[in-house]
Amino acid sequence: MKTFYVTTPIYYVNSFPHLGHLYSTLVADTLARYKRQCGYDTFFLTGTDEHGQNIERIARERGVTPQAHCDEMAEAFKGMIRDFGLEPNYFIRTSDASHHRGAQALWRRVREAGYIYKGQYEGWFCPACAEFKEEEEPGRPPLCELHNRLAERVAEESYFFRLSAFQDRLLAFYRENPECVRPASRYNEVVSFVKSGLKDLSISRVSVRWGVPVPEDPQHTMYVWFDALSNYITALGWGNEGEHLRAAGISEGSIFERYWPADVHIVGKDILRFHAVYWPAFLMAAGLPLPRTVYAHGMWLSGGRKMSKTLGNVIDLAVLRRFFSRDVVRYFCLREMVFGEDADFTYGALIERANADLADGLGNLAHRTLTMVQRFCAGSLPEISAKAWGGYEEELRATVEATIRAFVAEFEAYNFSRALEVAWGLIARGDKYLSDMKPWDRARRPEERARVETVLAVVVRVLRVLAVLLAPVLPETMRALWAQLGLAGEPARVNPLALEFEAPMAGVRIGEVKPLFPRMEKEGIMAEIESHSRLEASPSSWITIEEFARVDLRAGTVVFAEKVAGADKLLRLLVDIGETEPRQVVAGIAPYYRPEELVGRKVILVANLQPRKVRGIESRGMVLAAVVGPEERPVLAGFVEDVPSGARLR
Ligand code: ME8
Repeated sequence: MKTFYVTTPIYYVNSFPHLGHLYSTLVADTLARYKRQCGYDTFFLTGTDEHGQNIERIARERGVTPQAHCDEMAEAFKGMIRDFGLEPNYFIRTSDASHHRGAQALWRRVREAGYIYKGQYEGWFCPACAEFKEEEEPGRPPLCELHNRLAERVAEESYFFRLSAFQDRLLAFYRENPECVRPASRYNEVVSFVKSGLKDLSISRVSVRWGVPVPEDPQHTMYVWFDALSNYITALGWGNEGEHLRAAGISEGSIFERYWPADVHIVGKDILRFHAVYWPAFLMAAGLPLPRTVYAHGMWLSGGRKMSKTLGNVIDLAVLRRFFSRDVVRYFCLREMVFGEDADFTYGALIERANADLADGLGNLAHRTLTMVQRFCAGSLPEISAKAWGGYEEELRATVEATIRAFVAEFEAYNFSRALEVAWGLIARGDKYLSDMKPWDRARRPEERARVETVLAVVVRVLRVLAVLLAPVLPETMRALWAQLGLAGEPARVNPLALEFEAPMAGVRIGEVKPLFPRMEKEGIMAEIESHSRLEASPSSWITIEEFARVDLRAGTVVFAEKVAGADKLLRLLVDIGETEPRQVVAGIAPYYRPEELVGRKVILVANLQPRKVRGIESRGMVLAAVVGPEERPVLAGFVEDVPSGARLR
């Protein structure tokens, strides 16, 4: 039996799951369902990436052990999988003992092959990304754009991976395997990155404890990406006894030979380099086969910007689950985003698609057809009659068969949104056929009986084909449609590669006919989402009292204010917060406040914000303001009663 192995990235336990995380898993789940349907022995892996300095720090800040923090977060990701009905074969956690053993086995293999050596690393490191950053100006800490923080200087003994030795081998591999990185634009990006030269990679840290100890030198902890990437093989039992697989009821200890190399690693484009350069190099060094494809998808944007907790624009999964069905979310994600490109997420677009494509499109075609089967054929699927079969029917049958071929081809090429467009082309044809043939009119004339039955029988076959093709995308509703059609078994068990227009259906009694997708009232739901998001901050946005207490808020008095030369929006303020010197702060409030009206005014200052330079002026804090109206006018926060400068806010 042919096998198929698909993975998602394993999720960092530094944030609760959001739509971006759901998306990688949802795509992998859809692919896995499709391949299972096509008869492949399929393995779909997901899990959590739990190690590193960043996690150590978050746990410390929360006042819990790293393990306790990871246990809680792993549950949150498992919760996402349950809530959205995703069906991975295994969920790996990098804190599992079996994973540790596997990652260490990989390290030993690479070391024994001569590709790991000890040296001294000095560089700029962003703990939030767990990544070393390039120095831009000599001696100055580079700013991590992603986390808006300065990188930290790190100098320590470190093991290095001889990445530089793999440049030619990687380039040869890319040349011989043009599908190893997809889409093609990403392939080109990876090739030119490798062509520009590869430096050896620091792959251990002595200052980090929470991670996989380096074998034979446990003072060192593995660099989190060496550890994390190896999950794709340790999950299959490579380098360990596979006891985790037995415990999960996957009876064989190791299934590595069965599934490796992976058919596809689904990843976001932000982590492509790790998967398309470092990972193949580690595998080459260990003498292991390389994954067939790394597919990099785009980012979900919200309000035109990448979702991030800092911007407060993440799409909350609790809100999605509360207001939308799983299948609607799946459909939208796969239809709206051209796989590989970025897309903007809005609830409005989700509701519009759900109404237009699902309720009015597929749902309506199924409902009106089956209602007519009930009314005109006494609830039994009718037969095609040779005498009513004409050119139109012949054409429709050809369309169905072409749709099956095109849909499968697009799916195989990971063009999910195109595949869905193709399927919706067939829905439109089915609709038009009904409108042209008007079986509801003909049903009044007994001599037209054969024609009415044939028309309905043709559309019922269209629905059957759609149920099979769409089963990986809409598993629950297509199962429901199958039952309404009165068919035995499940659409997920019909192989789309062997699917035909013809099917013995006549005489089958249909099931209870119900709308598959309720229409949604856009304005009402949008308003509900809005008030829900405002009133019920979800657990993913909660912070603990300890986390809040880390923000040092002080009452302050503005003692000086002036415009910043050459910057329309900025004021330079000196704010007295009871320290020996007033604090210098740069605030973007110039269009709304004149400097002279600010002097003497009480403000609230975030006193322990990391200092940063704005237009060359060091800003040591931030004054708080409400953001009002569509133009986001700042209104400074202050006090009604008098408070001394320096008073703490709690
Ligand atoms: O990167 N839109 O984990 P992670 C689409 N632990 N995808 C998004 C997204 C968005 N707005 N935000 C995040 C890691 N993602 C590592 C992986 S694998 C050995 C280790 C995607 O939790 C992101 O691109 O930060 C990535 O594919 C996945 O979510 C996990 O991100």
